[in-house]
Amino acid sequence: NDSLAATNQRKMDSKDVKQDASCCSPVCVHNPHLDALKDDVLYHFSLGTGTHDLPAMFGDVKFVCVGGSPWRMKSFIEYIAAELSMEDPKAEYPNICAGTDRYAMYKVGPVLSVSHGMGIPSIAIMLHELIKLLHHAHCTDVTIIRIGTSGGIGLEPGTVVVTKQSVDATFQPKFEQVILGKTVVRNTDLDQSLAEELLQCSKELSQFETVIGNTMCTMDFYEGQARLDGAFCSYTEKDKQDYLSKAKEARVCNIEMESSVFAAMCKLSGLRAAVVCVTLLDRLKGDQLSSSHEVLHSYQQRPQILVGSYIKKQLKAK
Ligand code: R2B
Ligand code: URA
Repeated sequence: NDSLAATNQRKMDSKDVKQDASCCSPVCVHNPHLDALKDDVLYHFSLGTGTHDLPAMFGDVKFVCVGGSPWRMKSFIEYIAAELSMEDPKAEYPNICAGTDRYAMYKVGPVLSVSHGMGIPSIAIMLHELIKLLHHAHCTDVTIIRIGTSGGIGLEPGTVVVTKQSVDATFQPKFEQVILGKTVVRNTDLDQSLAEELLQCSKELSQFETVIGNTMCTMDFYEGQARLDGAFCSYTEKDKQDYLSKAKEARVCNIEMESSVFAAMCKLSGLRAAVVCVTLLDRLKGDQLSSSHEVLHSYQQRPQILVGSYIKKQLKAK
């Protein structure tokens, strides 16, 4: 992990990397085998270097927002288009990945919106291809934000959490993956200044409560998050409460299923990354998502509103 990160830093500092005076941070891949490929097929996007002009399609991307549901990522791009007054808000936005039903992708101006499905394996596959796409397109200075949902710990439902550190189910700030039969440990640091800027932006918006804290990333929604309402459960209500109390002591504010690998992969590729998730319920009080569709829908718009206002502010400052 450290050697990968160090090599990437050297690459970023090196004069071999195409840079101009205003652009300094490329999107790094670290894979010598890629150079040997004649064409790179981004299979799960139904895109590729041999079939698409990726620099022409994506070279201007500066902000990437990712989230679980394809529907939500479409509604995000419509919202952004209206916010930035960039296009007719009633225009139809084509799904750039229409050739596959694995992920959906939308673009307006410098903003790209991509769905990632549920869980670490799903987002990891998407991120491998997204990072290669941004690299092939020669994008520079890209900020990437996951906008999502989560279960809160001792927070009023609807609170937005900006992640300080992503931790695993043992509250450690690391992401473990088995590669060639060996466990590789990667760090889950996110960009602290970006998190602070998002928090500040939310204060200025003053539309909903936003906090900064740790986010626990689990491998499952039910037993993995200490729920009592899955198909299987071998622990008591007290065991659950004890575990969630320990999480709270470790400053965990919310629980979701993608932040650790997201943080790890973005760090390795030199992307400035943040995680912004709304809490749909307070896990100290229950497990079932029983609020009305309208309430849940309005909560889910909060990360979009916050990130939309952040992007608008950044583009205005240019
Ligand atoms: C949040 O919500 C999903 C589970 O309902 C999962 O993708 C996550 O991280
Ligand atoms: N997403 C999760 O992963 N957990 C929750 O409790 C709610 C949304």
